[in-house]
Amino acid sequence: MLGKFIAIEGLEGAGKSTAIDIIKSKIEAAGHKVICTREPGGTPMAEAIRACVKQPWQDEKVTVEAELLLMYAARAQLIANVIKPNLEAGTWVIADRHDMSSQAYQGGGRQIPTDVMEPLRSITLKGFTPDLTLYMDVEPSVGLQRARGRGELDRIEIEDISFFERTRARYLQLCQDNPKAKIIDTMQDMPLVHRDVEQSIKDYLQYVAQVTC
Ligand code: T5A
Repeated sequence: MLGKFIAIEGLEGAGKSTAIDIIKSKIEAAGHKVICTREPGGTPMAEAIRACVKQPWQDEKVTVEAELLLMYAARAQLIANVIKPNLEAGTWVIADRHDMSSQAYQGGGRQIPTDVMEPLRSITLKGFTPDLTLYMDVEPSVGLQRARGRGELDRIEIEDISFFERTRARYLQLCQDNPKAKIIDTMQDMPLVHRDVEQSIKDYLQYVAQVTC
């Protein structure tokens, strides 16, 4: 692919939105065209799935299987219609969440076994993975408090704290196993978080410049 695919991951209130703004401006300053995506979402059909996934369904229980399948259906639409065509055209793509979210929330939080998830990952991704993942790490209680300050919580955000603790633990484990993932400590003061995000993207831009010359 000509463009690069950068995924930003983390629990609610981890500060992904601000990190994305910083990363986008740095990549543009380096002369690359950039688009941003969000998951679930990013195409008309995937946005409809997002609304479906986030809303409370009153008396109808949303099964973990339905939630899992919807996440991958949305991702399949986004990869085929937006992410891959842009990367092939040389545009860089910054993703607000990608597959690591499903592995952490559905695999870790919802405790869906890896052997159930792997076939879905394989069908949807076909080996496609981010060139760089920045995981914005936050303690669940702190992140949820920040998210609450932003407004009403959605269907997933009202889960028990233990759900987010399992999700965070899986994120940290996935990052440990992935040499293309970096952890940013967002429990620090904002200026320090921003400094670490800037440094990570600066290092990555330098690496890309080196390997392409
Ligand atoms: N999901 C998603 C799955 O379960 N499986 C999947 O496969 C996928 C793709 C998506 C939901 O779907 C789930 C995960 C989610 O529950 P969403 O609305 O996109 O829903 O949820 P989030 O991505 O979590 O959105 P948030 O807005 O909550 O998170 P952000 O973007 O990380 O938070 P941000 O940047 O808006 O910050 C929130 C507030 O905190 C402050 C900010 O100023 C802001 O007010 N803040 C800080 N304050 C102090 N110190 C810091 N270091 C701060 N950083 C941020």
